[in-house]
Amino acid sequence: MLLPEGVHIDGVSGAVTPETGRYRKPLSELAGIFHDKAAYQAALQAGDPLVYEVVEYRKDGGDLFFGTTIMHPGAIGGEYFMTRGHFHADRTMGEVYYTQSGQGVLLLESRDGRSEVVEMKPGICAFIPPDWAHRSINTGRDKLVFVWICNPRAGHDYGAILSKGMRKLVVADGAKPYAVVDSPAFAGETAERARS
Ligand code: PAN
Ligand code: ZN
Repeated sequence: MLLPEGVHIDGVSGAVTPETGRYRKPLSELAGIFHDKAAYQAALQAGDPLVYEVVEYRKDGGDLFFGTTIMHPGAIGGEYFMTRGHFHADRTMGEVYYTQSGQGVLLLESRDGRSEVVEMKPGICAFIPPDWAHRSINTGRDKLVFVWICNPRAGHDYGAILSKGMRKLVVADGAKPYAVVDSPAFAGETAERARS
């Protein structure tokens, strides 16, 4: 029988107590996700910074699990540090992201190519509907810490986003905290759609 439990989540550090697992994503494990390949190589040579960490609380047989993602601040070629981004393998399962500290953007993309942005800041609980790809991006100077909650059977499908990226990039933009711009990788398709 599964027993109830209170889990402490530190909203600033992202620590989960007790935790059942974690992983780290240094820049070297994020090949291909940043648009500027030369800037990516230069940043790697300068020291392979930690981009994000994921800490989880999971119980065998549970229909929910949760944890935190701790995103460090930084940018590669003007593009802010981001997660890989994924669809769920089970297309019927969505997710919730509740931001605890920092500032960021949740970039979402539907299967048919519609882009949406949800601001991430303390107090915002983002609803991620089923079958929307989701990527979080730290646009601030501090850590971005958020709690995620989903079904452990949702799974991750990284392939589609890894192969071409998402249709929008989130970049530094002078006076504004960030700008959302079209990804050059989709330039041909956008022009084609405009013509048809
Ligand atoms: C999150 C993400 C986490 C890391 O737990 O997996 O923020 O992002 P990537 O998996 O895209 O690298 C989640 O959305 N789980 O479903
Ligand atoms: Zn997810």
